[in-house]
Amino acid sequence: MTGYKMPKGFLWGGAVAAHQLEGAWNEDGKGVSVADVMTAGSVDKPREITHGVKEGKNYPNHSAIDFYHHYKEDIKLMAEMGFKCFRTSIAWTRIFPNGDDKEPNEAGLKFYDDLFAECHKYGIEPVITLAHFEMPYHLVEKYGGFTNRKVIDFYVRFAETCFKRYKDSVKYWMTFNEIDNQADWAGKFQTMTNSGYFVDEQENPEATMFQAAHYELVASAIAVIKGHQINPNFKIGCMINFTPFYPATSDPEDVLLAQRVMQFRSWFSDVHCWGEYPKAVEAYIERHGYRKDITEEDRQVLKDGTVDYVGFSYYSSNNVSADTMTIDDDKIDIPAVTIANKYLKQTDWNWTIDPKGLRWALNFLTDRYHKPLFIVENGMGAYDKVEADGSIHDPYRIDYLREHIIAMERAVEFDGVDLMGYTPWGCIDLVSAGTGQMSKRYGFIYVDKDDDGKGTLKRSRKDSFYWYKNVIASNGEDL
Ligand code: P53
Repeated sequence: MTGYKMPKGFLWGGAVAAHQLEGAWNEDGKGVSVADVMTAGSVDKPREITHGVKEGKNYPNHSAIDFYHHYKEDIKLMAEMGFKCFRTSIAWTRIFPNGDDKEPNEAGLKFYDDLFAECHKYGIEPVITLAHFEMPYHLVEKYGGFTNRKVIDFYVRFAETCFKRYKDSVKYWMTFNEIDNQADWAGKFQTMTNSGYFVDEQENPEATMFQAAHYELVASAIAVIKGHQINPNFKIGCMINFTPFYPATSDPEDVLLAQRVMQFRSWFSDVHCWGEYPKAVEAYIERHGYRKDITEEDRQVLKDGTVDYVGFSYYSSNNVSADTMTIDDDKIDIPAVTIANKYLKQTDWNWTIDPKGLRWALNFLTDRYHKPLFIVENGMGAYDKVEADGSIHDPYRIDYLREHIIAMERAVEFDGVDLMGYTPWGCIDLVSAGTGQMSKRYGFIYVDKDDDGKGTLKRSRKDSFYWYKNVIASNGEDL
């Protein structure tokens, strides 16, 4: 017992995203999404992003864990753990298969009616991300994704359709998942999943990113404005991948560089929360002549469409060193300055484990935004072993989550952080976004499927299932 409890009404639950678990990629009128053109990779082999679906390639999201046909069984298991909420996304291509369709696909809308009804049956509140790495691939091919201002309208049509349809069944929304990933503007995966373009086809990838992200922020703000008109009780948040970047030493060059990196990861949520660009980023964009298209109307929309809360994922922290690049180089290349932190251990996928960083994150975001926070992802990918009797012992997962929950409880108890809820990532095993593997597991619920797509899809409870059930039942006291 820690002696701490979370506030009454705290939203304990778990998080997933449509493309990583639903499968049924071409059923009931669903179109091809950017996740459907990504092959399986591994810890040292990046996923290939193909121009359309190609014969003979392994696309793990196509069938995933077939939640589309198993959702009743899966929601029942989440209810057994005592979930108060369940975070998932609405696959954009189930609703608008091509993205530019005039009318939505009724079968897709109906699926989410049924899913949300199933959640409410158990008193589970859906928490919904609108765009979680799931842009219709047609928008990539025909319009260049968010490099094109027109795509704002397609996104808004999708958002508005969902807000209207689910206005009485969903209260908590997020507009774009981990919009700040594209701060790594040279990343193939980051730019495709966030903005829907092939980075190696861009003349100046950094400039492209600033323009595309601007259009997304405008699209998000319009969605927030419209959402509040449709139902004033909606809580609409942003969603960022929050990673503290520490200075590698107390050398002021490292300290300045770490500050710079934090500015260039935080500006996405700054615009979401403040309705304006922060000074250092605005100055950088101006100096380099990036993001040429920003109108007075855009600036007003950003002001009017600020978010109600800050949703964020927290997995790890990073460390930056000015050995190879200082702020006077006037370049933003975050991967190039990131080095290992000798004080911290890493997972099998080289993600640094830093529970104290979560307390730092909660304080940083509270100081910066003065808004309620929601930890909508946290967890550690790990290999699991099924014992002869079918049990799965995962003390490493329990240890990771326990330490992070302690950090979270201290931030709430001692630092006054206003926290809405906690939804660990991949509460049921699913396809990894970064690698496309099934074997990188996060779940409390095990799913029998391997990296080659073989398995019975049978669900079973890991040790962590029973542990998390107790955590929720004790409102965070029994860890
Ligand atoms: P996987 C990179 C860094 C931090 C979070 O990631 C990230 C990524 C993208 O890989 O994504 C979020 O599956 C994302 C989820 C994703 C989860 O973290 O690569 O919102 O879709 O599955 C974990 O281990």
